[in-house]
Amino acid sequence: MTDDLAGLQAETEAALAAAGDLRALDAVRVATLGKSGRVTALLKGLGAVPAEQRKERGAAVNHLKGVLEAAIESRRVALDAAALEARLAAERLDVSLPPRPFAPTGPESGALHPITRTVEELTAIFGAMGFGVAEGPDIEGDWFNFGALNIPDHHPARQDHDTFYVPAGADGRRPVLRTHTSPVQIRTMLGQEPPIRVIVPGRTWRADHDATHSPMFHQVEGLVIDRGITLAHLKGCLIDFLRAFFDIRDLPVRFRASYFPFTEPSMEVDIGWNRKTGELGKGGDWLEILGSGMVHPRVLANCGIDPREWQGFAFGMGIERITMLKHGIPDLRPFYDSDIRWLRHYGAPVLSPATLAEGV
Ligand code: 2NM
Repeated sequence: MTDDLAGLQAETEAALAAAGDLRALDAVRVATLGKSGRVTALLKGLGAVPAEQRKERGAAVNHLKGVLEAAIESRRVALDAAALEARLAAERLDVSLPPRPFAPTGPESGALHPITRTVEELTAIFGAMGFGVAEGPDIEGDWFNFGALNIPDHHPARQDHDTFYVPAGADGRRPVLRTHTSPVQIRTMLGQEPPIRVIVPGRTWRADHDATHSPMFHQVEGLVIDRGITLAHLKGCLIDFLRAFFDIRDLPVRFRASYFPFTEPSMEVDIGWNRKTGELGKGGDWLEILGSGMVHPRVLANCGIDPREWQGFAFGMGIERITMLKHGIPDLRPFYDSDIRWLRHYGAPVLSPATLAEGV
């Protein structure tokens, strides 16, 4: 190769090594191989080379062109890789947590939300009595939330429930956010043969918002269907549950006649407390805590269960409410604020088992 070609190769390679990014690299490529580039000029100049040297000179210039094209390409690959590396480093997001060799204690430890804790306790207590847990959708059909429960179209209970409606679909039906967990009992009765023993903890929705009502809250309802079930079973089950949950062996419990469209007879259940101090178990005052009753024969029939063969009882209560009473929590609203101080104060240790209180 002649000196001028060797010099051009050396200069170009030095320029390539100095090109720190893709723009600089492209400038080198244009200056070398572009329309007015130095190699292009050499190729154009071949016509002026004397005929006897032209072949050799042409081969040398073309060889240099190939060498420089390869060098440029190789530099491009290196710069591309470096650019990708830089981007990956800049956009790096570490979603992992450092490993925790020991569960932390004290203020650094996590805690279970009081609602979660109450659901665990309910499940343990009713589980020991042979109940399973059932779940269902938050968005329900009108028939599952009302109709099947013997709440007809213009029944006042529909207004009582301050229902959230979802816009109607193409079929004209308006789904609802379930106002209680009872539609899950309906689905359970439709889906399995008696005997049935389930509790249904879950979210419920009503258009209500003040110091003691939240538009989303939690309920637990229960359902027992078997042969020969009576009010005595209902009373025994709920008295045992309330004494276990509140951990008060002689907690006074009172059953008071009431009305629900889905039960007959229906009863409200009160526990003894002291209205002035808030202390449960003594004090001579009564506090309403849950609703219950014998499942209405029409509800059983709506679910394909023959009420002459099967009877049952059902009950329902608010999870926030029993949680507030058990732990002396004065206000409903912080349940949903995610304030870490409140969660630390009222939260339950994660690794402690839900206690099965005495009596169960
Ligand atoms: C309550 C009170 C009384 C109840 C009834 C039913 C069903 F599906 F079996 F008919 N589920 N839940 C019921 C009965 C709920 O909550 C205050």
